[in-house]
Amino acid sequence: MTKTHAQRVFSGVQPTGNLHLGNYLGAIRKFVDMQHEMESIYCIVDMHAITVWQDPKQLRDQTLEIAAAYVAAGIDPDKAIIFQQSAVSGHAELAWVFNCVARMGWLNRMTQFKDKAGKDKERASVGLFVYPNLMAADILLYRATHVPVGEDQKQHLELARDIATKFNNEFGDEDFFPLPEPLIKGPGARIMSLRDGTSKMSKSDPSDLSRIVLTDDADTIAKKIKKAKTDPEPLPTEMDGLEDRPEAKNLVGIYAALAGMTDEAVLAEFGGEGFGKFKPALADLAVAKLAPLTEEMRRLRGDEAYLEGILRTGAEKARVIAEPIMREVKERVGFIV
Ligand code: AQP
Repeated sequence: MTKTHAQRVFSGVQPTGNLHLGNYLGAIRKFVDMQHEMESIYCIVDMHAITVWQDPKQLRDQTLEIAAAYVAAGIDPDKAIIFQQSAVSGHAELAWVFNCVARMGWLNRMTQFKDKAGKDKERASVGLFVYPNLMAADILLYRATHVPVGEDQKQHLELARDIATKFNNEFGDEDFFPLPEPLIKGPGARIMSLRDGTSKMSKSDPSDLSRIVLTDDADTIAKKIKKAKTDPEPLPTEMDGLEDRPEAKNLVGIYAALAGMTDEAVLAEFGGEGFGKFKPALADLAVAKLAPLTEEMRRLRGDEAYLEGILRTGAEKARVIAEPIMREVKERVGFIV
């Protein structure tokens, strides 16, 4: 018999610094919308962060920075659960079980590991390799059914579904875990670097000019947009005209995502104009949208006790959901509980 799982959202952001426009438009802004639609759990995934070296003091600061960003963006801590991954031990426990469910071949296909490990795979941490198993555990520990993420996480979500299916088949209940649905579509799902329209905007890009950071002031935002790589052609009037123009396409997409318009509507307004006119309009829009968020993040960052209180309460609520599910996992696997 097919069991229907209650609808529940889970997603997370790594506290690895430089929270950028891609994280905001591709993830955090969707979190804000989803909290009104179903029970929502938003995690600060500090255990993922340490798959690459993190300075311990900075990790702590950046964890509070993400908590501030969540609340400043509009996530209501009384409505959604906001907490830190390492505070709920079920994440590590379920990840271990999934390390034993997932196959090496599945993980060998993960493109993010290849990108992040670079040429010298032998020196990458084991944690970086099994990162997708921990991500599957994050989601399934709460039997989450919906996962709002940017497009770069699509492959990891598919793996989480494969792990859930294999666990369900092997441990006797085809509906024990739901198969979580990625929520990827929509404006902002893939924001590209301002210096290279073919690679995604990323926290770890060595160039500061490649990304707009949520703590950038108005002048810095304007400077980064002014220096954004473009081509000499004016903007086209139709979408076809953006093909093979990745930088122009990216800036149009950013404008559309910030303004709540379609790309087509942006071209209807700016088609035929050069970047000399479009870039200042984009900079004004980005400043207008981000300044209140930046200001509120700064205010909240000044109140660490408040942010720590939100994380503590969130972790308690998260444990209430996770513990019975983890207990059942252990029983099914054959651990004496
Ligand atoms: N460029 C992007 N466009 C749209 N969405 C994005 N996300 C990340 N970059 C973009 C989404 O943001 C959420 C949180 O990401 P993360 O902090 O967990 O790590 P990440 O995906 O590895 O992000 P970064 O910023 O690019 O970090 P590095 O440089 O370390 O790889 C996720 O939902 C992600 O999809």
